[in-house]
Amino acid sequence: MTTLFIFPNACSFAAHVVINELQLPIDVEKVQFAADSPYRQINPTGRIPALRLDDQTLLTENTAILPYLADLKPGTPLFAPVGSVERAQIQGWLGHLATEVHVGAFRSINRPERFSPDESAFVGIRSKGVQRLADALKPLEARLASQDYLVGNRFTLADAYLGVFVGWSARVGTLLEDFAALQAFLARYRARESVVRTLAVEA
Ligand SMILES: N[C@@H](CCC(=O)N[C@@H](CS)C(=O)NCC(=O)O)C(=O)O
Repeated sequence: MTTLFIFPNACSFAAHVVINELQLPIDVEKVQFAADSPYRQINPTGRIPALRLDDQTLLTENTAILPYLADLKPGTPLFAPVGSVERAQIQGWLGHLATEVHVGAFRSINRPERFSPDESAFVGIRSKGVQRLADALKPLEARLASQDYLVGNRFTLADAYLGVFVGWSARVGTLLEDFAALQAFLARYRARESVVRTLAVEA
């Protein structure tokens, strides 16, 4: 049996949404992050998401796992044909979200201790993270000002992943007040059946 390893409301949420979108027969298992968690025997980095295939191969990284899941249902509107411009655009947004938004901004906001051992530096690291987040959200806001979804006017892998970070952004002070299109996107995302089901399981 294929298994997706997750932590509730973490970045693994996107893969869980895609599993529900595509109704894939994949087990979803919550893990603990602690250094002595048994999950470390499965994935020594302790990071989620990770997807363990039937033959025990372990896939990591959202940018690999989301396309892999979509390719289990060839022709799904969540992705696009090999060689198409839309496929490259979807992958472009996945890259932007994984690098500029997640690691480039949220890592400083959520894990300042990874950037300095000096606790007095944390406020500055977090505030730089918020600035970087605002910058990284701008191209997403610009795109969604004129269309409901990032690529091709339909819900794709890029939107499944975006929803995670817009949800987190809604908890960063009043940041989202400057991003009306992203606020509207979040309402659409949370109303989606696959997202409602995922939230219910992860809550
Ligand atoms: N680049 C990885 C990042 C994975 C990642 O950092 N996940 C976080 C949760 S959102 C995690 O596992 N945190 C636990 C830790 O850092 O110890 C991806 O996109 O899959």
